[in-house]
Amino acid sequence: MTTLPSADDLRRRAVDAARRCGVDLEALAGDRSVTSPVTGRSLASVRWSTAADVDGAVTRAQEAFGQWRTVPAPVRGGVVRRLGELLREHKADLGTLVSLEVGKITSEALGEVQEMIDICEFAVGLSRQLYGKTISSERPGHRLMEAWHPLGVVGVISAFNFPVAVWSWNTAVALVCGDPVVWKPSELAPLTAAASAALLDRAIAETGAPAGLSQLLIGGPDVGEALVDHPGVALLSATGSTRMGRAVGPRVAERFGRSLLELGGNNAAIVTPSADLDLTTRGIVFSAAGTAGQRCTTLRRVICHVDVIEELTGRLTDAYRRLPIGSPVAEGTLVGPLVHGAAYKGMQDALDAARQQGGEVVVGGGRRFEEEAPDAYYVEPAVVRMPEQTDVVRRETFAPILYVLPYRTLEEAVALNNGVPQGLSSSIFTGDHAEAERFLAADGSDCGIANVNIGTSGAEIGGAFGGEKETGGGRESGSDAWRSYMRRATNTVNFSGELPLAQGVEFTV
Ligand code: UN1
Repeated sequence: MTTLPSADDLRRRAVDAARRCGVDLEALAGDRSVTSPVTGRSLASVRWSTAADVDGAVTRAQEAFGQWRTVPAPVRGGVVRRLGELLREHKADLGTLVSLEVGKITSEALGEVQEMIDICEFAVGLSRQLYGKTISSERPGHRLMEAWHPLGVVGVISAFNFPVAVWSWNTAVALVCGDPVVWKPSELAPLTAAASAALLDRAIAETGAPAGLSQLLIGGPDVGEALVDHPGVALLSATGSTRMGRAVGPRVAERFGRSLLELGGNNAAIVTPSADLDLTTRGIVFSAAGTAGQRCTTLRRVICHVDVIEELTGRLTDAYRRLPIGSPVAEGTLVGPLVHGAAYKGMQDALDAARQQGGEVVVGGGRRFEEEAPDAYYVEPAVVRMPEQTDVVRRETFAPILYVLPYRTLEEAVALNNGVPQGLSSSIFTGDHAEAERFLAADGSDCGIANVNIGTSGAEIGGAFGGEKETGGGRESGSDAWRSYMRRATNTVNFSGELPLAQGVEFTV
């Protein structure tokens, strides 16, 4: 872990991986440089779409919708099944691109691709389970039922930190629900996006589905805004900062579109005196330092009982000192780089603010490889003891800073867990069953995800993913999240030969 790979080596690897996935690099090329956070140097150059391209993409998707919505859902599942197979075949290629474009360590990059495969499998099963209810009618000889129909074009705006998994959550489910997808990926990860889109295009072509079902728009914020405002986009699914969501939500609502928002998190773990501190330490370190602190589910706050806070802080400090930091594609690395200089500055500003607000940085916070790669931002994940939940703790800083706060009663701990504007993920580490249940109860954690004896990050496909308050309220991927991608029709069918009216109304002429 002493040296970083050369920029040339990374360029070669990226080009090879993208080509194998079917990307036409010549067609993709343009004047926008793609920087690898691994070296801080250019990886490739791509052409950006502009806002003017959005209408064409949405129109093509709408045309595909006209056909796709009449294809039976289990048949629609065939495209997603093929996509899943292709993702399996190209798992290593896509993993390489994720590592090179956003700096994830190999194991986590492969995990992201596995999450894509998992959602494909989930969605294929779902394609035979888009159930509506049959409801007893109050009228004799009547049937009341609900049917779920395809909704329309789904716009997906995704963030750098899960550059492709979040797209796949939306796309696999949207496709079986009968909806085409127009995707504006993070501008930081265009190659990974192009590779994933190429695999989907292949799945579409091989299964004879309409070509317009998948549209990729690599571009900047103007493209995202045009997608948000386009009346042809029935559902806009956006993942990113709360600031972005605050702009997107009202704009989509203004045109009576639907939005699905996955915004900031400020996730906490409560550690009680009965917690197994060995397991707790491992759970915390993965959730807090993994992905260099750049998951929306990253653990940012530990709320620890005063009786075990010294012991836990000591264990965390030891573990943090041993964290292998370096090239994400080198074997053994656990912490790769931050995505760019602005993320590094955000981390330094937050650490300064924490110190001013009474905090003590007990480990980490320094920079690595600065001489060797001045434009790459490798940092030592930091643990900061805070006397209380100050402003900086209540804010989401997208970097590996873990604040450790003391508590005395479980009520106080739950109040601290809930005392932030965000509501994505949360955990309790405890050996006491009653404490765990109190944390999971209606007056316990207010988050969309509440865990016991595991960290806040690393949710699996199957459960609905998302959170409350400033996290935006959206739910994606598992459980019944598919309903957001369909429209519900309530049908009353009269087979009685009479015309009784509901509520006993009489109206006979
Ligand atoms: C995100 O960071 O945007 O639960 C998504 C997790 C991952 C997904 C994170 N399965 O950490």
